[in-house]
Amino acid sequence: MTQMQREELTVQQERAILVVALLPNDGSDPHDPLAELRSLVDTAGAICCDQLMQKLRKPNAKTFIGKGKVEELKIMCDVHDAQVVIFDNDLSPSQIGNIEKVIERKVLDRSELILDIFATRARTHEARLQVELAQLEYTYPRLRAMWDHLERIAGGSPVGIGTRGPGEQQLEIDRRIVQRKKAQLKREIKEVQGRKTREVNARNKDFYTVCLVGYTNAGKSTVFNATIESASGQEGGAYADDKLFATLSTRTRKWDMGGGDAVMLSDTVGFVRNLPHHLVASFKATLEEAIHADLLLVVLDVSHPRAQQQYRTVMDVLDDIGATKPKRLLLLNKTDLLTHNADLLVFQQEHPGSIPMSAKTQAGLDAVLDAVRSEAKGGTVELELQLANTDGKAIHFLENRANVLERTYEGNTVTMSIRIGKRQLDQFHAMGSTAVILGEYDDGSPKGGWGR
Ligand SMILES: Nc1nc2c(ncn2[C@@H]2O[C@H](COP(=O)(O)OP(=O)(O)OP(=O)(O)O)[C@@H](O)[C@H]2O)c(=O)[nH]1
Ligand SMILES: [Mg+2]
Repeated sequence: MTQMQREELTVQQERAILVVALLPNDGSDPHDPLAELRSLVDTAGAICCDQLMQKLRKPNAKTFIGKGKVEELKIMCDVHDAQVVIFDNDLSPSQIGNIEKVIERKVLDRSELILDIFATRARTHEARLQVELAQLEYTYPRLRAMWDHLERIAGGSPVGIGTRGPGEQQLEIDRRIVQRKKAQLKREIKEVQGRKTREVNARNKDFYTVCLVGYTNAGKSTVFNATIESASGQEGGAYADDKLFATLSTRTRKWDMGGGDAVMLSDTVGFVRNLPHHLVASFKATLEEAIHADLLLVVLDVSHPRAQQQYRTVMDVLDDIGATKPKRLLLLNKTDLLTHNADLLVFQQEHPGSIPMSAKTQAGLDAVLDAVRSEAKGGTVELELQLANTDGKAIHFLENRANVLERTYEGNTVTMSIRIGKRQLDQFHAMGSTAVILGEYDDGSPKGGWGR
């Protein structure tokens, strides 16, 4: 294996054999343990030509699967003329090295495959930076460990494919280059993040923010497009596809909910079981919307055989990235694919308030709209207030930031009935103005003192 080959872990168009070691309680699908890896491999553009499974009590320290299985794997590779072997498990660098030595092919583990998918699909500047950093952090130590190993067995002298190392000096230079590159990437990411944080903060001040989150392929982008299109007639413009990780960066649009109410809706990158933790860390920024949103719409593909496990993964990742503040509302999507309602009923019982829907047929979209509207309204109040008609700054603020329901001019004063977000009201109070609040209403019922 040359250094070039291990640096280029991309598997597009390559013929692949899939391998999984089934360990006790590893959470894999008992009916089809390699289903998700097959989708990932397909998304990465490789061709899956065969698969190998082994049940193990614990992994083999040297080769993860048993020695005999590695031999079997080599024969399978020869028979199918495969160029790459992809493991559903995460392997240590030395395990990868040991297997590669026997089968004389490139070996990738699940995390490397996911990183490869992210690398080929990242479109925005920010996503590219984050993927590059994650790759340096995950892949580079593995290259190093493997080279150390190869150096030892080859006695430092480069002798043919599989044993050609860059030499100690080269390694040292490489390491310094990588360190410098990592530092530079981190700086750039910090800059982009700073900008993003300011954007998110500004949006949060002005609008109630809603964020679609969920397992990859659950239908988030389709829900995003359907809601934006039904509200405004304009295309949502989010790319939706039956591939894992179709979306790799966040997209935000104003969602006009009718009656003057609007919220900001964001579509985000999907989650997956055992997401490489470097990637979780770097995508935290991409998921900033989710962390700071007022409401999370958790989209679940309720027709998926692993729906329960996907739900748990999503809850865990949300906790991991610190998205613990926003309220979560569960959308049970793809009900059009259900052949019977038993699974749906289980979810509805376990999660009162969850909404069955289909982004494809648009069934249930109205219920989603109602739920979001009532959540968003929980954050607004109706007020009647009186202020001097010369108080231009305050009037300007209210005209722009509140929904003015009625205005009456009398002498030097103007009386306004408004609906305003609680956050905006705080801002308004902080501004200082001539306004006197005549009445405060919540959901139409008078509350709070008169003549404050
Ligand atoms: N039958 C059916 N298919 C749906 C529904 N919602 C989405 N899909 C399909 O599911 C696939 C994935 O949809 P996306 O909207 O791309 O899913 P996503 O959650 O954004 O996925 P990632 O961006 O990859 O994380 C697409 O082929 C959609 O057409 C639905 O309600 N019913
Ligand atoms: Mg998407």
